[in-house]
Amino acid sequence: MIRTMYKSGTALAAVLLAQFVAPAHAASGWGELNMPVGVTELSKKIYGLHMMIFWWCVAIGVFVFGWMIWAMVSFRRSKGAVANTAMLHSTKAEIIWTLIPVGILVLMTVPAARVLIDIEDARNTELTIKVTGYQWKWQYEYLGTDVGFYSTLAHESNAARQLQSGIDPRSVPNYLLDVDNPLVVPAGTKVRLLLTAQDVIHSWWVPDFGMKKDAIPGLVNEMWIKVDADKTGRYRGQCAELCGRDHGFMPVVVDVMSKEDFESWLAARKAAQQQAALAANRNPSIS
Ligand SMILES: [Cu+2]
Repeated sequence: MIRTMYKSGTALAAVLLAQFVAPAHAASGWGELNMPVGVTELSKKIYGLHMMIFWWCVAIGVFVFGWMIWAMVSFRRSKGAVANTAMLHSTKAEIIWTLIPVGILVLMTVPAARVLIDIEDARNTELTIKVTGYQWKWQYEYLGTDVGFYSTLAHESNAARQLQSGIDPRSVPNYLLDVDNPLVVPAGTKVRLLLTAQDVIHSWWVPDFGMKKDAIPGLVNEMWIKVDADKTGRYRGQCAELCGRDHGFMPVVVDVMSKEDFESWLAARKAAQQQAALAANRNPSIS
């Protein structure tokens, strides 16, 4: 009986572990328990560090609990074990069990510091976008160009979320995760984001990019992303700082395009904004 339990327990643990380390693109099931590998240079480094420390912890856990369980089973009273009441203190043991964990922690800081230094290294970026958080929307400005726009919750989601709207949220695709104007960035390019806010603290977060950073009024925070050249597509995130009543209604949507597509998108956007400005000048009543 115990043997079967032990066997099925081991099998269960093996299944759980296998699921836990399954690739993040397995979009359902236990694979979701782990953090996503992501699509940027940094997200992969962060994931690698996370998995490395995870396996170190597994090894430490197996060693400590294995030793503990072995000692409990081997030296149980029914087997005639007698407590050693003479040993009240051992300086040697204390030195050993202090030095080993300290050594492990020091070893862990080396790879962790390397990743941290990479995260902070926003040199040689090719494009800078200023991101401003508002209650409750985002503003994106492509510095050095005239392109800038607000990104607010998509109309369909906004209509469905109203009290007694009569709209079933399940009928809205990407409910509360869609915006009217997504941020557009080129793939394979080191893009710097300058984050700030106009009212309260917000936090810009796209899990697939591996980065989350606070947008704080009166302060400019910096982060950088470099999406793999072959990972074009749409990525989603949310404001990750409780920022008031509609905190849950200011999602982040990023369209990652190839460099060529991005250039033509930027040119089209520029032309459209210039035209809008001209039209507004011609007819000042439109604003
Ligand atoms: Cu917010």
